[in-house]
Amino acid sequence: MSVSTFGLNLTGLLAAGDGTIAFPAQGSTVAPSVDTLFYVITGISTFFFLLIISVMIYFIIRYRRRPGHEVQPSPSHNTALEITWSVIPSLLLIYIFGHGFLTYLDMREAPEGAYEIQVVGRKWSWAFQYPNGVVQNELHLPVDRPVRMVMSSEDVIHSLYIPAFRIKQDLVPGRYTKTWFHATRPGNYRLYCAEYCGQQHSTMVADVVVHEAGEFEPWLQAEVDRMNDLPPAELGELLYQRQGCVQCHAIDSTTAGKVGPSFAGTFGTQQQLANGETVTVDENYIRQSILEPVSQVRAGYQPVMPTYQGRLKDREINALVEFIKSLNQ
Ligand code: HEC
Ligand SMILES: [Cu+2]
Repeated sequence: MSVSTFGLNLTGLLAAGDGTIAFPAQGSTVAPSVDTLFYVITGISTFFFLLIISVMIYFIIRYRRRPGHEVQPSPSHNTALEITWSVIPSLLLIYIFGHGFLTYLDMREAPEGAYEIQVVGRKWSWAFQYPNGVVQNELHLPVDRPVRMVMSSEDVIHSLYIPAFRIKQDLVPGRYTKTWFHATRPGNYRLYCAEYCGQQHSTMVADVVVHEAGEFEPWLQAEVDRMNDLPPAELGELLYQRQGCVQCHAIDSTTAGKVGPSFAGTFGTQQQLANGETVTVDENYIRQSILEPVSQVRAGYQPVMPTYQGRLKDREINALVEFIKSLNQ
């Protein structure tokens, strides 16, 4: 869409690559409206800035004190001028409010029948869950269909931000927040966490894939089939990636930069807990660590692991156990 403000085609003027200097390419139905408002406000601000500064400079020169020009009493007021400078800015403000408010209302409430995706944010990854149970770290979307996101956080406040869709919404622990959008162009986009959420906040990014018409459903079906067919250890590896364990646990001997212990070669070993007890890393210990992480904190580590109670099915916990076991070979 091209935006015309005061006769200037600003979108064209600022065009940089696929988007503009100010914005990435428009990927959703609300994007044109958001951009228009931004350009209109920037245009109005620039216009009045230039107007006021030029008049000021002109007056400084024109009315400077010099011989032969004595101080004059100023006329008390000028009704026509005062009405003009009150009415015009008021109309502009009403327009800005109206445009912003209507767009905001549009962005708040998803239309009936929107496709629903559950989003979980946690330090420091995203999990997108589809109605059929598939969980992914990438956000896959159908084109030309409204999508509602029901979002929650497992630890601190995160914020889901997709610049191309012009949406940003906080995820707050202990409650659900919602946002929605309607993707208009197939392609790849980026999703960021826009709320500083700790050490690896800057890695809390995800890819967004908007599928071509008719390609989303087959993709989703293929994903279910794939997850159902995997042998346990491989499913475990997939879950390790997708459930965010990868952010905190290494699977080789290095633990550099990770806040949790490495899984490599731990199965069957004895470990010291923060409360002084010693435990054997077996199936029960791993299961317990996943469901109630704070009940058995490893000595030397912070109790920062979120619980996966209610998030993982038994089959998935078993798969993770098998995966950790397989790292011993
Ligand atoms: C936010 C970081 C974080 C995430 C995400 C995370 N963990 Fe942890 N995990 C930790 C920390 C820190 C510890 C050590 C402290 C403790 O025992 O609670 C730990 C401990 C463990 C232990 C005990 C390991 C041992 O050697 O004692 C297991 C098993 C485990 N996590 C499994 C998982 C699995 C499986 C996932 C994904 C489903 C996961 N964790 C996700 C941070 C994390
Ligand atoms: Cu975050």
